[in-house]
Amino acid sequence: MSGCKIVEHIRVIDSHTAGEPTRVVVSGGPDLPGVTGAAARRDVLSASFDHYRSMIVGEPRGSDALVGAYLCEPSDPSSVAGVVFFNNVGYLGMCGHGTMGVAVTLAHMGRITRGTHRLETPVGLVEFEFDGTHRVAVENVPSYRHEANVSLQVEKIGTVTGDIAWGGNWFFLVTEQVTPLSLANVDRLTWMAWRIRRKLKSSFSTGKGGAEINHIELFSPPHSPENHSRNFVLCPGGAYDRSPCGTGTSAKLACLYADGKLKEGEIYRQESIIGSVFEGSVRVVDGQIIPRIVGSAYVTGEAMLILDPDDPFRLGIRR
Ligand code: PYC
Repeated sequence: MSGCKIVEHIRVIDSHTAGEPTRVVVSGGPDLPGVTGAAARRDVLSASFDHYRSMIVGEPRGSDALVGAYLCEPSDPSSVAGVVFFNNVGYLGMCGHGTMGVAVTLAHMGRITRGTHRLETPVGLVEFEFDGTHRVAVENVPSYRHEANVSLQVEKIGTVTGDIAWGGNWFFLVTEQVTPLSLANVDRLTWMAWRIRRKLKSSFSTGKGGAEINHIELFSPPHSPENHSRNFVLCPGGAYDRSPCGTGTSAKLACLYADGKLKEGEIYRQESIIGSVFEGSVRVVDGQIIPRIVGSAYVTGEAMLILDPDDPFRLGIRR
């Protein structure tokens, strides 16, 4: 009886940052009274409300590339909001392109204007500077190299060497340059990166405290002479990042700094697989490397997601 059915609605605002999409949940997400702070929210969401994740970013409403962002009350009063980032298979610690997407979305909603703002993420406070239009500079959580020159024998590929580094998520940054890093080659790059990820897992190579390394980053020389490098980033659910990946670029900056190849304040331009660019630099505070990533984000749509109880796929296609 359609007259009795309760149809839920979730209001979202979509944006993209350097080609990578973000969907900010503005209202209609699960109400979690008494759960304050982004880290606590992420834990409760993943344990008890994970179907919201798949209904918001999963097909048929979303796509594998889409990163979702729940806004919540921050536990830190100096933050404009708390945020929990999620994707097609789970939750992220931080998200650089997503933070830029949240910034332009908050401005679109009239919640912020040009200036410096703080955001509370499950892995710490980040600060962003918004220029009042599209440009956002994110000061990320402290980033570092956890292990250098890890050597793996990857079946059908051979020896692969790389660094394990933290940039708000865990990355394996492959040392050997891979060419061509082009969209025409995405299937092969995905295959390679996935094999490397599987090898890391089977050889018990982890981040700090046994954390899974779920992002793989490949590099080649840039296509544009203005940039320093081009990358391909495989995200946890098998999609590739259309942007240069804010947390991946942070991990790269930390490794470059550790190797003495980047000085404080020096600009490093990271080009993505689609040719979009993030500008990165670091400053060092009390021995900690703080990456700053600058890029542009654009609001692309506002929508009301409809959860019809008659729809067999209202919770998304679960993975
Ligand atoms: O920009 O940090 C990032 C990111 C992580 C996953 C997709 N984008």
